[in-house]
Amino acid sequence: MNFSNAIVQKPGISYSEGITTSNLGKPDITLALKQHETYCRTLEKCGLTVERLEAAPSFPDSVFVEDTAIITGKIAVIARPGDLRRRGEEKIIEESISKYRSLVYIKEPGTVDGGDICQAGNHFFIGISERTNHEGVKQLESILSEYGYSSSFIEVNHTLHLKSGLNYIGDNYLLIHEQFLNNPVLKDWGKIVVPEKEAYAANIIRINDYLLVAEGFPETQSKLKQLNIPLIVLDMSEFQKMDGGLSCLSLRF
Ligand code: CIR
Repeated sequence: MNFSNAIVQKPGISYSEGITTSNLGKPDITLALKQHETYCRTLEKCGLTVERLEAAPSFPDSVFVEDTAIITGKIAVIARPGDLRRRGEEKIIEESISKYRSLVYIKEPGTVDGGDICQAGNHFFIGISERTNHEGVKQLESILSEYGYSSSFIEVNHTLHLKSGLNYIGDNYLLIHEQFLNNPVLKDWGKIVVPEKEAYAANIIRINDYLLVAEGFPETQSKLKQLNIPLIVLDMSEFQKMDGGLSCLSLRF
């Protein structure tokens, strides 16, 4: 996955009022800001130019910018968040993305969260979840095929988004939560499996020569080490509390 740019948005003062199912307690905003800054510097270390958007306190979840768009090499698709509390975040990001790509839009009644879309080379896995509906998938598939990309869809039942449980490592390998192990859509792909007890570790990001992984998941980490891709381990505690992972914090392209 060769990227040169990223867009991020700082967590705002209202961050702890965002949506969560985690039961891990309220996030500490000071620590979240520190972890966010470390994350941004890590993206820079991986070779990306990082555009940092100011916080948007009226949208507590807006730090999770990944959900607002799908940026491919050829086009950017502005998403339509499936949870009404997040509807409008996509408008904030639009201007920044329009500097790099032409924009197309997911339209009503379609809903798509970027966290449900996983690009693996020229193929896109699209999750159907509580946030991304069939109509959204239909629209997205049609846009992607117009630009020469293939896609397949996957039902997401055990996690918030597809990418909470399935991510592309590179070289036709996926890191998957065990819920996806026997999914026929994945039969031709190499798989490294994350056990339920380390479920959060399934969200990783491959950026150029590096693999970014969350701290605290030894079994997954030792499996990934065998790939001989340099790992960068980041403390994600304050984002995990709000159901967010490594991929959610940036748009990479
Ligand atoms: C939400 O529930 O929408 C946020 N609290 C977490 C979003 C995480 N985003 C992602 O997985 N792409």
